[in-house]
Amino acid sequence: MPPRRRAHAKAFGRRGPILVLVGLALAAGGCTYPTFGASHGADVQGQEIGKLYSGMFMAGLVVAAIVWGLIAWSVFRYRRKKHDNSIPRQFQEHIPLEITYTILPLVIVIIIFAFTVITENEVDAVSKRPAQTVDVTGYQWGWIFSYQNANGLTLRTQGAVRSFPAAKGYTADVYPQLVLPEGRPTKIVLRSADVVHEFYVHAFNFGRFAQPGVTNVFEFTPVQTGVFPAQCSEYCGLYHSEMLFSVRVVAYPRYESWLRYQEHHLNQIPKHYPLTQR
Ligand SMILES: [Cu+2]
Repeated sequence: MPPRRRAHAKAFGRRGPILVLVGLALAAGGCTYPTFGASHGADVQGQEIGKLYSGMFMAGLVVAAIVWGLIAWSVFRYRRKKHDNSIPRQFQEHIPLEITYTILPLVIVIIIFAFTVITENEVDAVSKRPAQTVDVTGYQWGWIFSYQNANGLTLRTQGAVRSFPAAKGYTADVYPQLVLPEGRPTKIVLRSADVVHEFYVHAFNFGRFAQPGVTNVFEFTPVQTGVFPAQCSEYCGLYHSEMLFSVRVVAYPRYESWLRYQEHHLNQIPKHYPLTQR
């Protein structure tokens, strides 16, 4: 190797790992961390998923940097030169190296698996006494949100797609909105009235199927007030793209007064009322 190139290679060899470490330290030590397209999480569960996703992505980037770096290094360092047909030194059966590249990925996978199980258990946990239970039903094409209040009444909000002509008879002419109290756990009981839909809220890093014949139960504990866009994310027919909704998180006292107000302004249906959406 010519001396100048060797010096360059040496300089990169010294700086490369430092640059990676500085990048990671910036990412970890800053007030925020890169989400790589996910959300930081507007609820407790979404924050956990966001951290797991970001951690896995960064671990993947480190592995990719090492793999791509080594590939690029061997491609450029040992490229075929003009008038030089010699083959570089060949290595095989390097047992310590083979053990290392078998054990190391295994350790990485075990660590990722452990963090995934811990996070999933946290995200899937449902408290015994949630502040509120909301029945969510997906149907072609819209969402129904039913709240059970302290008096045993079911308050139903419903919105249908705007461009769907048959939707004219529905109670709302806007996309439906799920209202949640901030800082309290709300249990969601998710069902489908017809085909497979998916209840997806980007700000919560959360999506779950609404499957016919299956009831999915989960919980949200919002940590941030605001209105968050949400949608069906499983293709379910002609107006799938219109199956939009939003999640509105309000402070708990406001939520309580909102719920009281709804008693007088929403469809009130007894608990045993069979849901007929169409
Ligand atoms: Cu859909």
